[in-house]
Amino acid sequence: MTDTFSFQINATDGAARTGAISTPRGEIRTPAFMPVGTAATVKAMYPEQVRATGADILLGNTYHLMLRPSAERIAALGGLHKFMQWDRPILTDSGGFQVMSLSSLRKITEEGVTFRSHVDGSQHAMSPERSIEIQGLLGADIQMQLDECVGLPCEDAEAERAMRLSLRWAERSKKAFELQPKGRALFGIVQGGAVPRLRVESARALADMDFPGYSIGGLAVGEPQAVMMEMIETVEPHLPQSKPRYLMGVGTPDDLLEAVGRGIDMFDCVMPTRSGRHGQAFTRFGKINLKNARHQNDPRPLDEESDCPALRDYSRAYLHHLIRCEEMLGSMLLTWVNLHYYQDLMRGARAAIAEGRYADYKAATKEGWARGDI
Ligand code: PRF
Repeated sequence: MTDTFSFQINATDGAARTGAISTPRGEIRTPAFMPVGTAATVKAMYPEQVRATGADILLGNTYHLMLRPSAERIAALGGLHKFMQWDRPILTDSGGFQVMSLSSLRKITEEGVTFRSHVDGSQHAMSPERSIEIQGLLGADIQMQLDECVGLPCEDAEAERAMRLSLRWAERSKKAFELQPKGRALFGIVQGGAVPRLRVESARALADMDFPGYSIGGLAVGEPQAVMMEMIETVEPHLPQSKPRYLMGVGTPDDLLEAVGRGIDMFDCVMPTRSGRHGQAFTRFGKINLKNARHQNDPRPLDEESDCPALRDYSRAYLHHLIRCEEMLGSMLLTWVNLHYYQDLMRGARAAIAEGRYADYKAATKEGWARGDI
């Protein structure tokens, strides 16, 4: 165990890298997928079960936790790790993105953002300094600067304004972060819409500020996958090779494979957890929607060869029944299936990069999805 934050690359294959982030709370093997634990829980999963799928780190949300139960209450109870019974690393998002997507009466100024809670309508303000203070009270190991993410498509001038504001907020976040204990890390966030010139400027300015890691924000917000990949390729050469890169809020298994091949080290997304609760399973045979009536008499498990009980032991007919009845066990089993799959995908990517066969791994994985299972 180490008392500092560091990143080591063990092997590369083209632009893809595999390695590990070391933190005082343990190691994060990269490429890494971080399950989303918005409200101090990965919905429908026990923490030890999330760990058993292979997760090294979880994501938590400043916005939700500041509203309920509040950062001060979690701090008084010993911090987020203790509160939710997860003693490994936690990354928190800064809140700006969630404010824009969930709250009402939002107003952005140079100072920060004011908004009304989606829970009870109460009025709140968040500055870059307050976001960092909250993430510190939670005890997050990896913290995010406050930023402004614009949806796509978007006018260039609007993307430029939000990108420049985010750069000024990066400076203020960095200053506020200096008050925190050693061993934690603050990441800067690249913005700039779908405009290559703005993306390059954002990446370079953040690299000059010398963060221990870099996030790429403002993607998976309405643009086609090709545009997202073009933006990653645009930004990648301008980020320090020796620091981790985190693609925020992405994505589908296909997005992950494509982004790993372009040099991304970390991901988070609600897709495996949220879509699991809605009956969608991600497997090596592709996506399977258990709500579909074609499963109602099917005695086969999702994958009889899997070592995951959720895939191996329960029939498709039973999963179909649970989801149709909105039974809690349906959400639990399909969340388990999906987190298991996302971690499997990353495990396979790490091994393939280490052995210099990432292109083959990517192609073989996609073939499996295309072939299906019937
Ligand atoms: N900024 C922050 N969090 C985010 C995003 C962003 O741009 C995204 C965009 N996909 C997801 N989560 N702070």
